[in-house]
Amino acid sequence: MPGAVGTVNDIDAQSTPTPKRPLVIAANRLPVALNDDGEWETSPGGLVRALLPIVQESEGAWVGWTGQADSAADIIHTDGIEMHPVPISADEMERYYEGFANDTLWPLYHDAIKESNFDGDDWNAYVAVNERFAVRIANIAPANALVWIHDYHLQLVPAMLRAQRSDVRIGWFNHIPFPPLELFQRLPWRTEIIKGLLGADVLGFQRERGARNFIAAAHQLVDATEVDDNLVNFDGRNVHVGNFPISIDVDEFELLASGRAIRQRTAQIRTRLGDPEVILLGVDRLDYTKGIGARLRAFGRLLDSGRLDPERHVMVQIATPTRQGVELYQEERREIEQIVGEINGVHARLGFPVIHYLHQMLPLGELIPLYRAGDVMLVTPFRDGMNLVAKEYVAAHVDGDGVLVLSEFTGAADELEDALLVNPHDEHTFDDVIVRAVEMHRHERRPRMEAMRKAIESANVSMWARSFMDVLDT
Ligand code: GDG
Repeated sequence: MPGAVGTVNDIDAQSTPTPKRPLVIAANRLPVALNDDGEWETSPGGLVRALLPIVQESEGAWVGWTGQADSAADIIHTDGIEMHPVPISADEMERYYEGFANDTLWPLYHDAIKESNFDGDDWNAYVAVNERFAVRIANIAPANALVWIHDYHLQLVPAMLRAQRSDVRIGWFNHIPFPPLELFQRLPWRTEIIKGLLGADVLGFQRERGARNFIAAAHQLVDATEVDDNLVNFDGRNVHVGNFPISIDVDEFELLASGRAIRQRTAQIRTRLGDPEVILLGVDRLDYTKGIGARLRAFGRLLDSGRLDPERHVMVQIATPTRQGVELYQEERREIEQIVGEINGVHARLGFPVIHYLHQMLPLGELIPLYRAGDVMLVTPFRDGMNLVAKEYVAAHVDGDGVLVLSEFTGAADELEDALLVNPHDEHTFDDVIVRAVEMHRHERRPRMEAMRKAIESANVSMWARSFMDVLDT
């Protein structure tokens, strides 16, 4: 999109002052968790760390669900800010969250690689929860606040909020892809979603393509007109539609990865794995969009054909538990665990599995040395809004070494051009790319890694947040 509004690369984060208007963040989940003493604590994570200081300095607030069904939690005070819980019942958790958000929108927005479930009762729960969020924001947002709504769970909130509060500026950012019209129009409630989103002042997408897909859908379905690059007119108002590729806290990852304890743990991990020549690594939520099964199958084929050797090449796959109440996720887990069992059954030796598979959420202090130990990182989703794991791997490689194999269907592929790009649907080239990564000489590896490190250092998560805020705060 030429002249895209507010892309991360064209702003200087340091020179952008904190907005004078209070910032209210709304997201499905509040960034808090109960600690062992039964007190709420802020959960870490790059996005939260980037947004918290802006909310604090501007005396804003955060609105979201605690993650617990039927919780009657009152206002939570952590890190000097007010968190406002939106209550969600057990039935709504099933219908709004597991149902409409994760069994209807999630597969549809990821290229419809799984069949969406279109259920009227789930839709009604989605409408009810979105309305509850809008009312809560309308009740607590200070006058003239900036309200930044996150993600596909809350697409109706912009218009619902605008109907109640004309003084606030409303932004929405989509962390996942926005699908092409041909897929989006399958959604029985497509018009309602587009109208809901067009209640915002700024709509942000990870990729230019997502922004273009939205503009095409808005034009086709509700006759919104594109008045300028990134500017759409609907119902007498202009809405900015732009791409804002998200990033990570690069400095934090580099700092953590450089520590002595992490270096020692990295060496220990190598030894534990039997000192193989090459460690191949996958780190994903256990989600069918991430292409974990296809990646494991590729590894298995290469062992079967002898192009990889179980005594020299070992794979580690971390598959973090996620959305375990949704049937498609249970099926995916069964399939992945079957593949791991089959491959280890044929190629492992006693005491030496060829795939080390963990269905666990690791602490960051264990994840970072794993990234560092990974000689070849396999990030091969069928579709992904951005994929932060790819950027974290690059940031963690302070040694300047390592090879990233990256699906061309990720947002990260737009920026990490020096990765080995792959189409995970194409078995033949998938296998060749993995072999190429495993055999790549350091004279090729190091310049590629250096270029990727430069690419991520020029756009960290704070710059991303500021770039969106700059457009919102006008
Ligand atoms: C959505 C979009 C977009 C994973 N396992 C462990 C662990 N993780 C952390 C990673 C990374 C995060 O989870 C995963 O982020 P991704 O970006 O890869 O994927 P989604 O969860 O699908 O995120 C995606 C993102 O939103 C942001 O906009 O990039 O496209 O789908 O940070 O490190 N962290 C720890 N242990 C684990 O075992 N500590």
